[in-house]
Amino acid sequence: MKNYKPTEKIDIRDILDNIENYRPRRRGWAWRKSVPDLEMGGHYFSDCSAPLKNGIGIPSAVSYFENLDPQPVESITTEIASGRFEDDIRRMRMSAWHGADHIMVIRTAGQSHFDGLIEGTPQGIGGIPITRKQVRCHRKALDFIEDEVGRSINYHSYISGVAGPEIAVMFAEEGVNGAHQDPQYNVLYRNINMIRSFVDAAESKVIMTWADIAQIDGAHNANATARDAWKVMPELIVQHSINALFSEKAGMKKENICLSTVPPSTAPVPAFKYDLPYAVALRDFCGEYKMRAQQNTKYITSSSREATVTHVLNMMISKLTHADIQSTITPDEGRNVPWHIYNIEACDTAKQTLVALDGILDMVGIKEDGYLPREVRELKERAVLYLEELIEAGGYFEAVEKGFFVDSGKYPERNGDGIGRKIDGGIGAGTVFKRDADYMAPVTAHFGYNNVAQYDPGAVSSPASLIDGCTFEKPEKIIFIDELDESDNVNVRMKEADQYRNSRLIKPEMEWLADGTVVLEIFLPTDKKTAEFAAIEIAAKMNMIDPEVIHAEMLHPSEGTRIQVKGKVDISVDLDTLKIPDEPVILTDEELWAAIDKNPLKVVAATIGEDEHSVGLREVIDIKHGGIEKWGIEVEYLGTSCPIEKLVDAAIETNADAILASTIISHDDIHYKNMKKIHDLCVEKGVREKLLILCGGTQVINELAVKTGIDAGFGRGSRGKHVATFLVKNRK
Ligand code: Z97
Repeated sequence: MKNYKPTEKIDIRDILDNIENYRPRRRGWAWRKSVPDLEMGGHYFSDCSAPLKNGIGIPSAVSYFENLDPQPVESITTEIASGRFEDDIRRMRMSAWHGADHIMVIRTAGQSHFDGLIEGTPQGIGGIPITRKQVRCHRKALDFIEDEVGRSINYHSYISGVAGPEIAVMFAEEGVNGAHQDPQYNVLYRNINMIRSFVDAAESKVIMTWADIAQIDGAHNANATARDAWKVMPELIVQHSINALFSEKAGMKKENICLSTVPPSTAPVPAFKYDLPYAVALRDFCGEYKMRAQQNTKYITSSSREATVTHVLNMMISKLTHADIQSTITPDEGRNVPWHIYNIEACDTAKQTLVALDGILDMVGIKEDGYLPREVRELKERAVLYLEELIEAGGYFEAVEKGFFVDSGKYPERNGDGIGRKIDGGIGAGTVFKRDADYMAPVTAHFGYNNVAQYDPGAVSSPASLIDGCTFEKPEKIIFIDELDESDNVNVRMKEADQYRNSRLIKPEMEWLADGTVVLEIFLPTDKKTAEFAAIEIAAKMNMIDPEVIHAEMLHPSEGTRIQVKGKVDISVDLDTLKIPDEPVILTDEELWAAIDKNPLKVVAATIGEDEHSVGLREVIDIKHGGIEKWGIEVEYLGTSCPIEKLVDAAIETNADAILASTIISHDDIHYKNMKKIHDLCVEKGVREKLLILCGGTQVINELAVKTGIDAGFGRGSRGKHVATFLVKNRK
């Protein structure tokens, strides 16, 4: 693959090219490299990791801190769910630049139910069909992206489902770095037979162990499913423990066992009273494993503001109790618009919050007396009792059959509404068979009985040696299947938007190249229901195609509603026809300070003629909003409606370097006429050579202003920095 410059877009065709021969260049999960006492930009960070080679800091970093971009020590997940793997690649690149190093690709709805591998590159719903070709393309792209940002990037998807072991093998072959694997997920949420699920899980976990794949469990789903999410806390601890210990027994190293933990509640309830004791209790029991913190998704709505606040508060819990991986599902989860911009926003939110909380535990601590430890102890007791009752009931399978799990009572209370599954029921029931005495599979990383010795006692520890290596040792034995569906594959989709691919044509996009999707933010002075319909009407009148309300928020029952509408526009722009004016060169703060410190500047300023509009001029002068005082320019302000004589005389008396005149009134071109008067008077008084004349106002156009004889005109949008730069560069 070509080495793209940051200014070049990745060409997806380049990734597809020769994909049948791609081999992953590494295996296993990569944690960030912690750098204690990191110094960056004159600041010291306690909990950060090695900086990126290429990256984009949060907006304030870009504006005020020269892109200072410290990287938290926690891995940051971005969840990608667009349905087209080819467009996800560009999103991965953007996310990596914003700090994501864990790319979690959501798979197409219900892939759990597929009883084998999918091939090719079909389009998905709510995610992508996970296939070998798609995984390869993503891993290949990530090889380049990790070089570009200078940090390892972990690629992740799901191993749960009926085809778990098959997917695990494919992931091991293709160098996938992380995966969800939890048989309890299959049983509870996908009604897959429990015996089948646990046997499959054992096989999958052994394969994941060989490939050093980090595992994330599925306990968070209980929180998202339960009626009252904060009541399942004891159960969550039990679910985590079952999968973690099972994984350890299958040989997985503790470092690769990650608990998918989620703060169970959210405001308006006093969330920290639940979430903090829960997080502490979980770490007390399971602290030897890794914690992957995900934000609460049970109580997420379509308000991205609210979701972002939940995310931030949840990260406070992460920081107080530690997390190894911080997921960033917010803020699109609640309204199902998995768009590029939200992945990036969420990564920025995580980075911003985690960095702001850097070193928090050096300043505040978890209390060891009072409410918190009392609650922690109670939660742990409830979890232990839960496990004891589970054992008394005859074990896990019987407990599930009796509806122990996802019951909305806070254990030991029970509501009798748990998810019950039959031991011999569900998808794949009756498909588990005891292996015959002479069973033999010449493969690496295989769970359970395998009578290799019957063929070669020397091959017991490496069964694949019987066939000169299986696909794990000999990737050339992998049979690569390209496309199976002529009408549903990447080539067909790419043709559709071909005119926009690496061309000079550009079209709005949220998830797929040239999808035309835009979002419109509207305030309507009416009630919510009326506003929703009115907004659709407005969007339609603006020629938006298929407008749909994605968020409606009552600001008052009658006075107003905030609405966000999504829709499509069939508008593209040919970049070659765009007239983009040259960016005015603006000196930096440091350059301005240095120049004015070395050579002080003085100006006289006033609004002229009959003009009382002083706000604009004050903004250009006053330090408060970045006026020229900021860099030490001395200003003699003469007030409003200043006669031109007085202004010029003041400049001469104070020995000023420049006159700053502001004029908004433009009737009969009075503003330009006044500019000419200033110029003429300066000539008459013999000071034009030594004085700069700068005039500003909303109606001022530089070219016309200069024609009057003055040095520069500053129109709408001009700020102190523009004026200061001009003064420094053109001083006489
Ligand atoms: C997360 N935000 O972080 P299918 N296996 C497990 C899962 O939790 C899931 C699947 C499989 C969420 C992502 C929820 N999790 C979405 C343990 C889904 C999904 O849709 O059943 O084929 O696989 O996990």
